[in-house]
Amino acid sequence: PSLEKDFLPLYYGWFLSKRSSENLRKTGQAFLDELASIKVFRKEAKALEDPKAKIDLTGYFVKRPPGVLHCTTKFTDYGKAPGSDDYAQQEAVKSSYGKAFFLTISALFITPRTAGARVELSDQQMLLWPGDVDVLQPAASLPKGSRAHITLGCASGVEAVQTGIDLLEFVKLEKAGNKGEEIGEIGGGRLLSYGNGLWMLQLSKKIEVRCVFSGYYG
Ligand code: ACK
Repeated sequence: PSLEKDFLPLYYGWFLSKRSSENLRKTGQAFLDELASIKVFRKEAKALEDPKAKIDLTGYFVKRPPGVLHCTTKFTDYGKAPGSDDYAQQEAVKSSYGKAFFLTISALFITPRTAGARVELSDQQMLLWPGDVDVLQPAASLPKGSRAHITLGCASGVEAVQTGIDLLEFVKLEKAGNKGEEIGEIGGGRLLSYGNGLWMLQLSKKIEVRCVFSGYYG
């Protein structure tokens, strides 16, 4: 038996291939550019921000993930986060480590804080999803996998952890029967407005991205 204790990563997740990552960044970029040109969006954004400001969403979501994009499963914080050891010891986690996957992206979204892609997990991928992360404080438990996302960008001063919380906010609204106001068809899908600066593009054609399940040590 080894005397060394396992050293856990900062987080576990699916890491996109370089090519899928570049393509998804481009798709996200095109969405931001198109959104910035839409009348209803401009009207609302200006109401929330400076009325004279030119809308530059790329400049707004300045904090972009370095390197390849990823979908976090469990944030283990080098073993300090609650539930880290349990997660790391799961059979599915151990046997999937280093394995290839295709993740499905069903929507893109933005809020005043973050921009992200919504990930739809398969049953097999759901085995790698922790049981304790689909919770929106205070005390709203949402269906397993609700939080699955890929952060594309954050506004200045906003941490990446916010993207998953923002996605849970959309899911909570959906669960409460709010299907969003349909603004219309734009490039790639149906644009929905949920109010308070929450916008979602439901992709007419879902995007498949190639990934490897692994840990990030920083
Ligand atoms: O964009 P993300 O999913 O949000 O990926 C990054 C990654 O870990 C490295 O920071 C996510 N993250 C950070 N803190 C937490 C947390 N407390 N709970 C869940 N995910 C987190 C962040």
